[in-house]
Amino acid sequence: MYNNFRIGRKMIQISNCFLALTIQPEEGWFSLQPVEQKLPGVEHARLGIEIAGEGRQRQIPGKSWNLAGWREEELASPHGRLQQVVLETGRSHLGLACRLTFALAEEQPFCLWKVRLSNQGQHPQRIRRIALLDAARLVNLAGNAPAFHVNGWQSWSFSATYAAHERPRVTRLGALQPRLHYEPQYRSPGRFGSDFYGVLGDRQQRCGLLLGFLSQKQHFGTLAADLRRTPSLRLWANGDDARLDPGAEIETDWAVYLPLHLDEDDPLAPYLAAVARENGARLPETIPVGWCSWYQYYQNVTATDIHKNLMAVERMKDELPLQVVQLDDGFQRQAGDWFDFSPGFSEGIAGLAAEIRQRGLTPGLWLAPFIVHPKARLVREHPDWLLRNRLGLPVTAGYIWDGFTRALDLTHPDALAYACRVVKTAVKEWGYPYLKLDFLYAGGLPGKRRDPTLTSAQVLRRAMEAIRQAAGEETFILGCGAPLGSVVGLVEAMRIGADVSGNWKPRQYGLERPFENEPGMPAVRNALQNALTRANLHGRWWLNDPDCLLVRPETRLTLAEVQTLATVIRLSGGLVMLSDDLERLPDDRLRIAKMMVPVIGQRPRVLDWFDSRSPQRMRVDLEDNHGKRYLLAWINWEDQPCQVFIQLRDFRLPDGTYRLREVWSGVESEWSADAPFNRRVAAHGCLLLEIQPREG
Ligand code: 9PG
Repeated sequence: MYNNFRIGRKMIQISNCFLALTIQPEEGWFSLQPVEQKLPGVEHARLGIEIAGEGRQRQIPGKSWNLAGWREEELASPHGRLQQVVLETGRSHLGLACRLTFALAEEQPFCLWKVRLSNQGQHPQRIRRIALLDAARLVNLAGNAPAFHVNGWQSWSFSATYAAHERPRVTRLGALQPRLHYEPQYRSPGRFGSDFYGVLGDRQQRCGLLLGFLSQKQHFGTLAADLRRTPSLRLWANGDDARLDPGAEIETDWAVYLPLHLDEDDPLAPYLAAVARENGARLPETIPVGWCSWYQYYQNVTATDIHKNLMAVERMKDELPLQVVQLDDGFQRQAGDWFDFSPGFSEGIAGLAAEIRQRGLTPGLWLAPFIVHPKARLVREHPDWLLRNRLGLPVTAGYIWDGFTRALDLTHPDALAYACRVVKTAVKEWGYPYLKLDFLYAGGLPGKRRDPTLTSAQVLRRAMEAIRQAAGEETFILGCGAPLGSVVGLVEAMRIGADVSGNWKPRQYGLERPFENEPGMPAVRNALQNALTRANLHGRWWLNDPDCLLVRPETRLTLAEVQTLATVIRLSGGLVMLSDDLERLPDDRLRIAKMMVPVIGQRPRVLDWFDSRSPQRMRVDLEDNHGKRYLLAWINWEDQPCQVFIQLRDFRLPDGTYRLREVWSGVESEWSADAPFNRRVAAHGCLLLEIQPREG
């Protein structure tokens, strides 16, 4: 229930049983105070609007909100009944007026707010940033161990929790890399930028606060943290200098503040669930299990390879039941020229889909509808479809497939129609009900578009809505290389990390040294990082895809590394896709693949998600006719073997005696509080324990 709505002489205040919100329009600030005393609050937070060409001016709404009026409103929403305070400001000297909406939901422990700008002047204005929280004083966050959890912009972006002294992991490859962060890119220790949402907390005090957005339909959202002195946070919506014409309006997505206890089982749950509701997340009941061509054949794949593996899938169906057979990159002549097939697929790909379907399996196809290879025919035939910069030069979407790729300007109706036609043809004519749509970030890159009134986030969201419609409701869409917030509600599954590869660390041109710290390049280490740090998104925003399992002995992965990959993929609860030549797998490696099914499906707990850059501990609770069981994983990220002592409380397990089986060695023993478990774990290896409380 809400407490009474109060307005003092100058203050407006509302509260629910979790939070109190105080607004002081004359002085232009608001404060958020959790009812629970120990949780972090925010005091004297300011709003601001930055206009292109006006320097760093932030006068609107500025130090005083120049209130033209305010009202209280009640509204039904996906989050329950919202108690809103709506404030209108007068026009600024630029002719801009703001509407500020603050909201508390009856049963939710967070506060929402948003800003609407309307141009009531004579001239167009270009909006650079809308600050939703600035210059605030953080209260009850006075511990000695501040840390910040960073979420990356898109699937492949490194996501992690950093301590104050740590340096964010960023690429050194510049424009060679696909874009991994929207902005900004801090490189020095203690400063961090996070996309969509982030969490500031204290590792000793065990509490923190999440700030972010509920959706990314209007703007890409950024949260910046500075931990060099007293921790501070800034939250803003990126306006991308999109033009706001006289008479036009733009409103931010809901900003959100959630105070939290770090040691709760699922501390971000209220936020994650709210994002799912806000965007109408799509959660299919069955989790795809299948085979993907990429990490075995790469672009050299041929129809014969697919056929051979399809036969192997069929032959092994009893011991290894795979459902999806997914053709990846390589069937097309060039990314962008989707209707021209490569020599390995001279007959096209409709026949393959039919063949897969005839065997009772689901044909899957990779497409990258928003990115274009520089050598594609499309570049020559439709130069006006390409996204360009201010100088009129095509924007690069990264150095991929041996070329500086281009992006489509999806505000060009013909370019968008083409992307949609590709997707529709794949589903309706070629017969693929499962699509892996890749390099989607290319649709949301900064650039000068044909329609200059839209933000990059608006362009990408609208394009994805059009793609969803073209694919039809029944099609299973796996998003990849996609900004997270932009696709919630539009995809069934989502790649949440970098690519795997046959290497633990990134390696290129036979070299490891220059690339080993690259956070977004293909490598098992990079893929697993996000499989852990984004494990909590699974089953909420979509099904997580932790990327493929490679088990063949011909990679550079040690057996221990293969086991770690298999462990994290299995415990993540998400998609399980194999990417080896199934005809040539030796029995001992096939055995690892078989252990992946049936899939677990459930979302795991990552117990130390806030406590180190790369979390080590996962736990899955299972219950069946035989009672309660737990799967526990402990990962050694180090380049050397280590001796590990683990205790029940490291996994927050109830006291007692457990029967324990080490899945990778088959060794069985007993484990209890008095008998800590200790083992040697290989470099990059892991423990996978299956434990069961002993009765009596
Ligand atoms: C197909 C692949 C696979 C893979 C995707 C995506 O050059 N690059 O920076 C680069 C990054 C990612 C990438 C390929 C190249 O992988 O994640 O599963 O489908 O495309 O090309």
